[in-house]
Amino acid sequence: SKLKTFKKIIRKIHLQYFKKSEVECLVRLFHSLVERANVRLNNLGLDRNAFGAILHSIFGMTDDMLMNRVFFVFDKDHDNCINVKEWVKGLSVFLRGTFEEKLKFCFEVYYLNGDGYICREEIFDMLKNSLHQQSSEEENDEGIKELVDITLKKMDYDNDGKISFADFEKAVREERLLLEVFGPCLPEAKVHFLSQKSQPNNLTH
Ligand SMILES: [Ca+2]
Ligand SMILES: [Ca+2]
Repeated sequence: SKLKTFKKIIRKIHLQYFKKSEVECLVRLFHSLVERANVRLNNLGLDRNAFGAILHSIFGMTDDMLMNRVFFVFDKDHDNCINVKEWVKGLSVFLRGTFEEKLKFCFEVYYLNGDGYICREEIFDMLKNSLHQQSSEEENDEGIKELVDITLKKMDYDNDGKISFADFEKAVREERLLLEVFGPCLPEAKVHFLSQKSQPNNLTH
């Protein structure tokens, strides 16, 4: 059934991103990680802790809040477990995603309360979290509130006090750096675990 799953994955989605050998590599990696994680899910997938450990060790992510959010975005069927299909699909955005896919991914990581907007409180929490990771000094809340106002001024084009996907897209198209404005969630290019022999020649990002 592993073979069947694998074939389905190839057929359905990922031929446009990965060579067959690369998907095989990702699927093998998945199964070895699942085994190593020794999770209580009958080896069907990775739970939040196991996935977080992988984001940390393979992708160098250190921010727990963001790693949790990335987990929820990977977990498309919301069963609190990353299966092999979710794994390959999620990694395809990390490793080979188009600009539009990365845009969508980051927005999903950042909003996540389900209403489709990044609201003022979420901006505050994420900026506070991400500034706290970057400096040893404790930012005070007043300073962060000021940053929230500046962010909204720059990104909230329709002035409704929250950032919609349309706001986000417009802002990022004007300034690429805003893609990860609320914290790094796209490890992309730092990752070299795909086999060297199958070096892609169409690596655009
Ligand atoms: Ca799942
Ligand atoms: Ca808005």
